[in-house]
Amino acid sequence: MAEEKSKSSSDLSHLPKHFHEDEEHLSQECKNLIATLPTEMAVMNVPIHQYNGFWFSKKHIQGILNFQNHYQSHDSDILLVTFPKAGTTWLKALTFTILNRKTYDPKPTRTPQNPHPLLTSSPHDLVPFVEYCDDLQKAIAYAGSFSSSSSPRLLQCQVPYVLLPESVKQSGCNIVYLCRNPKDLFVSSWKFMNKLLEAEGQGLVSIEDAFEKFCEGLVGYGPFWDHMLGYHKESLKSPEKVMFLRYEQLKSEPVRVVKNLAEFMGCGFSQEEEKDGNVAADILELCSFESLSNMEVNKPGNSWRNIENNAFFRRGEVGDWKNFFTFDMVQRLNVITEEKLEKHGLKF
Ligand code: PAP
Repeated sequence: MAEEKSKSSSDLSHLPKHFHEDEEHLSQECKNLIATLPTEMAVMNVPIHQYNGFWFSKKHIQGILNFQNHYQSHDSDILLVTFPKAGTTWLKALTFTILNRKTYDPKPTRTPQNPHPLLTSSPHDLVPFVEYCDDLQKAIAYAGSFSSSSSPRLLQCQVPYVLLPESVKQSGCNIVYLCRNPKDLFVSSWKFMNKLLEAEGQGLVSIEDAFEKFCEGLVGYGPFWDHMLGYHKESLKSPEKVMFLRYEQLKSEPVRVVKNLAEFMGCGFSQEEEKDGNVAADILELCSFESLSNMEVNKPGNSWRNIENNAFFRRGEVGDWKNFFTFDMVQRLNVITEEKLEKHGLKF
């Protein structure tokens, strides 16, 4: 009986490729840990495991353990953290462009002899996603390769604050956290999941099923409210270490956010750049949804890992949820966000 149970929770042969978990690549430490964790079913009956209050696939847990065990943070490192679909791609493009603006002109037409890396690489290739690296050390070295002094290294993860490596918390490494209105976050993740399924010729997940799991917190890195709150609290406690941003803020006051980001990353705009006034505008233009999504490298046929680059660009708007939510869905998510977030000062 016990054998039958364990077979059914690990046998994912009914699932499409993106949900498959290759257990052969899990370390013994990871397998031992997973064996002690509560397990539930996410959409499509994919097993997820609760580690320190958050839900993860096996692959996520392995990635987090690798990060915890093998990453030694430098004081000058900058770690971008997001909840999935909060605007990671955009934040990576912006921070990379801000940080490297002396080497790569944010207006690429001015320096065709020195093409901007965003013209030839997805933002996901330029800023390593640490818990999804095949070779973490190589990825970290790559992150340092854009500056002659190998610093600062710009890295990204989706790890909840409690699970970050100790060295991130103890060192001077700064964190930029980006969150997004949960309704748009949900629509974006549901559409993304279905895009991957469609590409594989699989049946799609209904909005009702996906919404149920999202509200229960049974999604990778969920529940979203605890993920956001963890960083929100830290940003209030240590604003010099954790910068807390929202996707909506980036949309409504982009110039101010870009200047603050530069300042926070230790490369604030000089007086000349301020006087010029076009630097922030050039950065925003290069990293805009229209510009990035129209670049050849982000068109079909180019991919990051096994995901087509264009899957990271859908509409890029605030309030798209209104096109998908029923009255009941609005009510239900409002109650959750009031109860879990607004009570703690985080309003959307
Ligand atoms: P990830 O977690 O898989 O990395 P992420 O980049 O966080 O995805 O989120 C993708 C969302 O950001 C998409 O939102 P949508 O589904 O509501 O459209 C995507 O369109 C949006 N996005 C990507 N690039 C930009 C950009 N340059 N400006 C604004 N939004 C963007």
